[in-house]
Amino acid sequence: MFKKILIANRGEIAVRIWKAAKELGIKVVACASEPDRQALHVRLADEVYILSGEPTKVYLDGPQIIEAAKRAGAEAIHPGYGFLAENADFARQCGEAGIVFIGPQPDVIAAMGSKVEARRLMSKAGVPVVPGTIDPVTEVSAVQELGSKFGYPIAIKAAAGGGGRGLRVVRSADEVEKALAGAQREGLNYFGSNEVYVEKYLERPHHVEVQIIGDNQGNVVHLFERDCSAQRRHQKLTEESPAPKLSQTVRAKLLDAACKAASALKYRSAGTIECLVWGEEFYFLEVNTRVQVEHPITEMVTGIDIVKEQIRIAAGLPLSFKQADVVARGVAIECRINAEDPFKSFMPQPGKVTKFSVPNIPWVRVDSACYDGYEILPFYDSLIAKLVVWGRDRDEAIARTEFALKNLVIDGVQTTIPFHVWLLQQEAFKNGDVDTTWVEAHAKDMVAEKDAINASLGVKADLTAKPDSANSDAPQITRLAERQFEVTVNQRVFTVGVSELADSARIESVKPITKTKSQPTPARALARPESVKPETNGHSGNVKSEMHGLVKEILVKPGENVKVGQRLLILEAMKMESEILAKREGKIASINVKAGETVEAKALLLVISD
Ligand code: MV4
Repeated sequence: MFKKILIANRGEIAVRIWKAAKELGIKVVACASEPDRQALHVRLADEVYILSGEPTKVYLDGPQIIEAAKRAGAEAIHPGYGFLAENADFARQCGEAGIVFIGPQPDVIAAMGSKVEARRLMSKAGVPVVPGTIDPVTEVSAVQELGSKFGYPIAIKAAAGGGGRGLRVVRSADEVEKALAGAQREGLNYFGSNEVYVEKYLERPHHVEVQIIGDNQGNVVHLFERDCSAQRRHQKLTEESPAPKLSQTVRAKLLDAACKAASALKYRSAGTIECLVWGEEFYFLEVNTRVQVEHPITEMVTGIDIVKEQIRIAAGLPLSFKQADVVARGVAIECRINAEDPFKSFMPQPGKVTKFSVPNIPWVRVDSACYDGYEILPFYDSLIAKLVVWGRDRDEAIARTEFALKNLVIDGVQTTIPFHVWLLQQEAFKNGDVDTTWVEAHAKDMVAEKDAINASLGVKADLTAKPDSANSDAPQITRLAERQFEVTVNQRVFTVGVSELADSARIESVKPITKTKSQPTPARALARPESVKPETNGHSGNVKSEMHGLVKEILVKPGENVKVGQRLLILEAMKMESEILAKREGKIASINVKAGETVEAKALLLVISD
């Protein structure tokens, strides 16, 4: 076994890998960006390297990370997920530097990075793939022929794509030209390749993925499946294992196909076979050659530590169990708790977490790198914590997850907790009917229920709170003398004792209420007809960025007239794209940024004038 490994990641997954390594008695080297100095993975590590460079780039700097591993004498690197995890060149460079990459073989990573190559290998291995092309397409007429052959809708996908980028849905022959060009352009922009292919488009599939693990001795096993259909804009929100409503016959075929796929690849380490399930049919979609965010639900139902197995396998050891030993027991649900406001189209919310307290409840696991006072940085994704809950059956798991959500305390930033509480209460979720399109179609129902959802969350019990007396800087609360009152409720008389809890700060902050005279509205403004009055909504026309981010695309030109609600530009912050919409109408007076530029919070992006 290794004596020392380096973790080339941050956040909750770096902490998760640290836990597995420590249990195996391995020393851990952390690396971090400058602003991550205060991060939990840094504080836990035996040794730390602060990487030089921009915070958004250092975790992608393979050579610098390999250099740190060499200096530290680390024998292996765990890449976690994201960043360098599916970078075949990095995996290869680790090998060349004499460092073990904890993951699959570089050629397997490279092959699965090409979606056409993956489709070719999978269909050869006897795994059902979505009907469509195996070879890339370039001509409009060729795509139209495929449209007639498979029937519309069809999907045009970037061969190097993934996660929804470079995906275009085409519903008729006349839409092909534009969609083909769009998919090619996105493929080139994001992945450096304009190669695209065509599939029949499935309208409302479930996203079901199979966890597989292989070792160097040629053993390949599955650890059952996860349903990850609850997603918004390709960001998964809630996952569960096993997949609800999957018939035993389809499940058996799916798991068998996943093992065939992994065997054909001589797969080593942990991986995921992603499929779309549509009624009784399932189709291979992609292979993810990394440990996934949602791996804990599989760990909860199988009892197998996936990260520990990854490390053992990388060290040359065989799998610590056989397929026949793997039993899936009960149901596990994961809620991704993101620093996002679910009532404001899941807008990322960087900032300070003033209080973070996890529910100490049986059958609940929280994977997180957060702590009281932790600053959520704008450079990285918005995942604060993963709440993972197990129950003997789905009803128990759902009820327990709701209870745990209500007792997870995260103060200082908005989170996706209310979303999860709402989702768990929906009939569609209870029935296992949430498909990949469901959340987007129903998010506005949630917004309408905002007050009721927040009320149902209630006042949280902080299960790890110290008594006030143990907290020296907490305000000192004095209990004033109790007074007795008689209260009559529906003719029944109660005697209640009321005592006022007062702290000096709170009493001083109470100010007398002074009524301000309301300004009379000028009759002139009201009388002005709608057609001539520009809809300024009282907005100055200065369009500012709400947060630190990257300008992805500018959708308007100087001098152009815009209407209220029109899309102005696309910003990417915390790995999420958000559209900036016009809050008023007018003419674009100036555009102060360029596509590809990084902007600070409150930066002036463009100006709309009358
Ligand atoms: C599809 C599909 C329907 N039919 N392909 C989106 C991301 C990429 N991994 C594949 N994706 C899809 N491919 C065909 N032929 C629907 C999706 C899809 C999706 C897939 C998994 C999870 C969430 C999704 C959300 C929207 C669309």
